Formats: sequence, structure tokens, C-alpha cells
Amino acid sequence: MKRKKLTYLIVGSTLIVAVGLIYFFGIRTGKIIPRADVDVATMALNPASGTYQTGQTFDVNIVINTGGIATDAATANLNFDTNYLDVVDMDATRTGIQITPGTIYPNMMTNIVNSNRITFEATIDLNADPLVPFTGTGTLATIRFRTKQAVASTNVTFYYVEDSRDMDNSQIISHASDTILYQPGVGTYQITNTINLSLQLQGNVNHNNSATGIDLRVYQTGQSTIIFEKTDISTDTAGNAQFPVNLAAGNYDFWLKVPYYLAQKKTNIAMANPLTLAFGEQRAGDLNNDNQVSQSGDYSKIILSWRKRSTDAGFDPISDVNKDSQVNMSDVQLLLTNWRVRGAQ
Ligand SMILES: [Ca+2]
Ligand SMILES: [Ca+2]
Ligand SMILES: [Ca+2]
Repeated sequence: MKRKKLTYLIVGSTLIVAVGLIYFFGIRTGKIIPRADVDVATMALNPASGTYQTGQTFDVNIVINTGGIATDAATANLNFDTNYLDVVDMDATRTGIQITPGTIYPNMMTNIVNSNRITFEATIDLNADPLVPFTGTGTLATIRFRTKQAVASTNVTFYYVEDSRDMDNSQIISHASDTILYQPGVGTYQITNTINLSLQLQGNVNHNNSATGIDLRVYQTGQSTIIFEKTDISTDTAGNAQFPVNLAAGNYDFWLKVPYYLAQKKTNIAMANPLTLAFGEQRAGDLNNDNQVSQSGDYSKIILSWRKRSTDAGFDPISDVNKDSQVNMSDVQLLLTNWRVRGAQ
């Protein structure tokens, strides 16, 4: 039994050494392609994310990393959403839309944008002798996008089926003629519009139109469902505020409530970039923020701080309706200009 075991051991070891030697010399003579040619290369978009204004252009590089493997060719097939993005033609001498070639594969084979599909294919210089493969990281090509309308996110994706040599596929081909691309990356981009908002605070004797905690609600025109809301808007002393929104092209109603003032609404406003929303004078006196000026909660609040100055204990700045640092008849008079008025719903 012992002898039998020893025989097995010797035969087994010999086989392992033999296979190892065959494999080693196979690689040396080029008859065996090393298994290093697995799917290790990457293709990605740089930048892979970003926020851009409507109507703006931005460049995205298609970046290849061969994973240390010598390569001869690469094909990128990308899809994008034509509702939000266009590709800018970078070659006026050729019909159709072209992107900008990189330099890592100098022999461009295909460069065309059809509808929502970008196809770019290039190889190493096939006339070179010997051939010079590309190894490393570099830009295959650069896409210039132009944004069309605002959206929270829109994707640019590589069409990719592992190991498929189909022309529609994204691939990197090694010098040993293997497909070596591993799952490529996705680009995700946000497109925004800028709103330039302005307002004045009624009766403010200091002409200081700073307001904080302003609530802006946006509806599709004529609808009652809030599709966008921002509750933390602050204006500067001139009453101006600027902020981005993700509102697609279309018409909207804008409802605005400055704390302690009656709400206002602007209806059927076409989206633009930038969009100017001049709300004008905000009517004072809604001291309890129920969007109407009345006895309970508004007038009654003024009485609690009656004749107090800002330096007095118990002075309530909200009751100082005209912002002159004291609560008196002037505040009541200003409040009475909006007596029983309700703000926009
Ligand atoms: Ca062209
Ligand atoms: Ca009120
Ligand atoms: Ca006052």
C-alpha cells in the first residue's frame, strides 16, 4: 500500500511539472495566450457626473484603462436621452455629427452620432511595422454635449454585452485579439435652470428687503399638485434671490409666501433660463402666517407689544410691521391697509 501511494505521488508531481513546463514554453513561443487576457480593461466617462445649466455645453471624455494589457482597438457605443442632451458636431467637414477623436488610437474607423446613439471606433496605426499596441490609460474620444432642458438626472450609458463582437457593442480588443472590456461606467448629469427672484416688503421704512424662510411652490399651470418646493429662500437687502431648479420646459404657476406677509401667485409662466420672477411688493400684516390679515393672531399680536421699542424686554420684531424698531400706531395703520385680505392660495 505504501509503495502504491508513493507511485501516485511521483506520477502526480511529474504531471504538474510537465503541464507547467508546456504552459511556460507555450507562452514563450506565442502558441498559448496567457490567461491574463481576461476582462480587466475599463471604459468610463469623465466627468461621470456634474450639474449644468440649460443651454450650456460641457465636455465628457471617454477614458480607457487597458488594465496593463497591450491593445489594438476600441469601440464605444453610447446612448443618451435626446430630451435633455444634444451632441455638438465637432467636424464641420464631414456630414452628420462627429465627436472629437483622442490620440491613443490614431486610426479612426467610425465616428458618428445617430439620434440617441454615439458610435466611435479606432485602432492603432495598422500600417506601422512593427505594430505599436496601446497600453495604459487615455482618452478614446471627447463628447461635447449641449443641455436642452432641466432634469434632476439624465444618464449617458455604454451599450455593452460581455465578449460580444457585434458592431453595436462597446469593446476593447487586446493585441492578442481578445475582448477585454469589463463592465463600463455610466455618466449621470443634472441640468438646472436659474431663477432670479425679486420682491419688496410693504411699508418697510428702512427699505431693507431682506427676508428669510421664504416658501416657493411650483405647480404645472392650473394644477394643484406641488411639483417643486423650496422653503429656505433668503433675499439680500435689495430683495433679490438666485437659486437653481430642475424644472423641464413648460408652463408653471409659482406661489410665494414670505413669512408674515400675504402669499402671492404668478400663473402660466413659461420656463426659461434664467427665469425672472419679479413678485413686487409683498403685503404686510399676516403676523400669524395663516395667509390672511385679521383680528385674531395679527392685530391681537401687535397689542401684546404695544409701544415697545427694540431695546425693551418683550419687544416682538414680528409685531413691528413697518420695521422701524418700535410697535405703535404706524404698524396698526400698515396692517389695516390689508384688513381682511387673504393671500393667494
Ligand atoms: Ca459633421
Ligand atoms: Ca393672519
Ligand atoms: Ca413699527
